[in-house]
Amino acid sequence: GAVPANQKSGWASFVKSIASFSGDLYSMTAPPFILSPVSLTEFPAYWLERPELFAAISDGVDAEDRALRVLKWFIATLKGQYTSRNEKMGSEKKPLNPVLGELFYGTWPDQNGRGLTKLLVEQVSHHPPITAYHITNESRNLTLSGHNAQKTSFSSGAILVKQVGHAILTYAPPGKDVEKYLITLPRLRIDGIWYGAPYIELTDNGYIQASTGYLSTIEYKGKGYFSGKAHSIKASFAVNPTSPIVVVEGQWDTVTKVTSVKGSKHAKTGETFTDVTTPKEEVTVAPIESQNEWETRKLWQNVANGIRSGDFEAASKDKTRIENEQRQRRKDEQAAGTPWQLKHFVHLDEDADYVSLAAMIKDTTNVLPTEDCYVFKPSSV
Ligand code: CLR
Repeated sequence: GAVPANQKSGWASFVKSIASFSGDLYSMTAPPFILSPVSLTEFPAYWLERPELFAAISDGVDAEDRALRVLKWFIATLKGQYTSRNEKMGSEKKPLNPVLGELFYGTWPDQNGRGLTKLLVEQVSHHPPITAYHITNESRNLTLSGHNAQKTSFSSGAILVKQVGHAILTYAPPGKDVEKYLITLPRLRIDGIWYGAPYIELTDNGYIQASTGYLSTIEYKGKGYFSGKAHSIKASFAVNPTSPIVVVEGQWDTVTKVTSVKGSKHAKTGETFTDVTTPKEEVTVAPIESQNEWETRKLWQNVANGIRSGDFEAASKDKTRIENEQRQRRKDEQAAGTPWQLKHFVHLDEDADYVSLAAMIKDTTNVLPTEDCYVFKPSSV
């Protein structure tokens, strides 16, 4: 099996504890073999691992073309988001639980005219864990802003993850109309828990609603459903509220194809829509020596090194130090009556873009896409 012999009982009690109170997975102690040295603040980088597809949104010749390019870029991010830990580390792992105020900065260089893309991530809440991010490609007039939180439960051996949060993509060419796209996030089902070899399948529906009226309805299915293959996807692209003008089907971790076109000049039946079998491009991050104490890789340096080298004692020692420091900080703040100040984001009660785009989805599908209680907008970038 995947569980090392000396960690079998630790794994069994970890699994029992998730099954029994379906609580906060982050705060639960898990055996070393399942720990990842990567903090959740690094995850928003998955959005840009194909920078040329993101930049290409602005090459769209009309609103329909751009909305299709948004769908294409989005589908191409799924492999990195949901299978890359299995590829790199052999299974899904438990990421490091970011501390309040943790920061992650990165870039993808300007190449072949695609423009420089910048990423900014901040952990904006610890209980519950919420990560906010802001991605900009100025020369392409594109930004992607969003936040991630999760609600987890346990059902017949699987961890079910409901993503709370969304992303909003903005295309704002100077002197022209601004276009916005609301992107809702899939639900996850984590299987393989008993064997200690967790992996993700995506389930249910997701949406990308454009302010220009185009709506992509994305169905996620696993093995044994309409194609019998893992990681299946079917995206129906429509103008509210008529039937789809383009349908895309296939596997989000390999290839999808256009399977039907009814009245679109931007897609051809049979053509490849996404192909993610080619290499992706990881984010560029400043060397640890030049990072400050709040930056992810500096903050977790010793813990990550311990996990990577198998020195779990060193890892857990430094993790305890970080957690104690945080606890003390919260106490001091409470005593002084000065709560923690976020650096790059502000908390809002309501996001007008989200509200209006979510209402468009509701009008068409009768589904209110996400139940979203947190809104974070960049304050200074
Ligand atoms: C975070 C937002 C990203 C997509 C993404 C991918 C993997 C998810 C992660 C999100 C949230 C945390 C997560 C993880 C897979 C496993 C992990 C649900 C949604 C949980 C907390 C760890 C469970 C522990 C078992 C693996 C033992 O855009």
